[in-house]
Amino acid sequence: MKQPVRVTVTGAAGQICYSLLFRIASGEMLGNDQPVILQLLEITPALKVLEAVKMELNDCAFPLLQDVICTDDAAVAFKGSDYGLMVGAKPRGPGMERGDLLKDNGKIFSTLGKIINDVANPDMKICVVGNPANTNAYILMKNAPNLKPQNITALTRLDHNRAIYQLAAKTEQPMNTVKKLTIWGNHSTTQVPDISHTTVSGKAASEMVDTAWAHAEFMPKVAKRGAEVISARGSSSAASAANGVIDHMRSWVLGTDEGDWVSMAVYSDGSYGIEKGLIYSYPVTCKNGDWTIITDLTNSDFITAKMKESEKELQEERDTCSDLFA
Ligand code: NAX
Repeated sequence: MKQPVRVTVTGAAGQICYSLLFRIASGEMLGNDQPVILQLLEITPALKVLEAVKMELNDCAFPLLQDVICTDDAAVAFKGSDYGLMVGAKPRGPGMERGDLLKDNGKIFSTLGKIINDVANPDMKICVVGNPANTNAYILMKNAPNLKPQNITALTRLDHNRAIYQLAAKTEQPMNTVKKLTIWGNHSTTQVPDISHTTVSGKAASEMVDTAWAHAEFMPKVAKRGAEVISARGSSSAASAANGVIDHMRSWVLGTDEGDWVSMAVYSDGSYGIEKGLIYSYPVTCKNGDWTIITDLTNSDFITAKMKESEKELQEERDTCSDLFA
């Protein structure tokens, strides 16, 4: 039996975590031979609900779940942590500007970054989910210099999976035949869902759907899918977001499939002319716990221009929060 690993999850009494925690504990994220200790962080008023989540986790009798720690103290939640799933954030309230949300949630991530820097395992791998996810990851990275910047990532796998579904539905092919799809950029409506290099059942997607559909229907449908779910459900995507986190971490830790890649928002190395150091979504493969950006794709002028727009948005978000990092 492997040694247990410590998985910290923030916002653990919220919607996404109500799906996420049970799947981590069942072994879907890190493998069914990997015992886990869940270290769950919430704000003080949510601790009672968190205790109920713990009761339900225990009542599942998951063989891999070794312990569940519930706390409102981040130093306890991140102590010795190997994996961090940063879900906890404030939702956007009525009349709140995007800039206000950036600042409020940015503060959470600067505070947690400093604590992680002091108490977590320096090899800790982090996936930021709370919005604005890429910029929150950037703020966390700047406040946690003991961690490798490559170990701080943000979630665009939900967008990637949404895009797979749209393309599979359009081409009437099974979901698992869609390969090499990319989400570039920010997890926002400036994201660039790109099927230029995608294959479906072994055929180029570009031969199966026309460019007008890809640009005018597919791209906005994927980029605005979150809003579509909110308007139907009354709250934001939860189970599918949790599924995206499971997929993101599983690919990162256990590796991607041969002949395919996934989308992850990662530390930019300057590939494709994107500013180095931004947390930008790229196509990546993963092996032995490391990700590698696919660097040899040739992009059309249309996709390149969209990628630059998303980069500009990330630069602006970062500049809005510049007081939160040195
Ligand atoms: P909920 O409001 O249900 O849960 C958030 C939880 O975070 C609450 O229980 C709250 O008490 C807790 N929290 C707030 N501040 C905290 C802090 N400082 N420390 C610890 N916990 C704290 O939201 P939920 O639906 O779970 O969504 C969580 C976040 O995911 C939101 O920011 C949401 O916008 C974001 N999303 C990101 C997605 C992505 O693909 N990157 C997609 C889904 C989702 O929209």
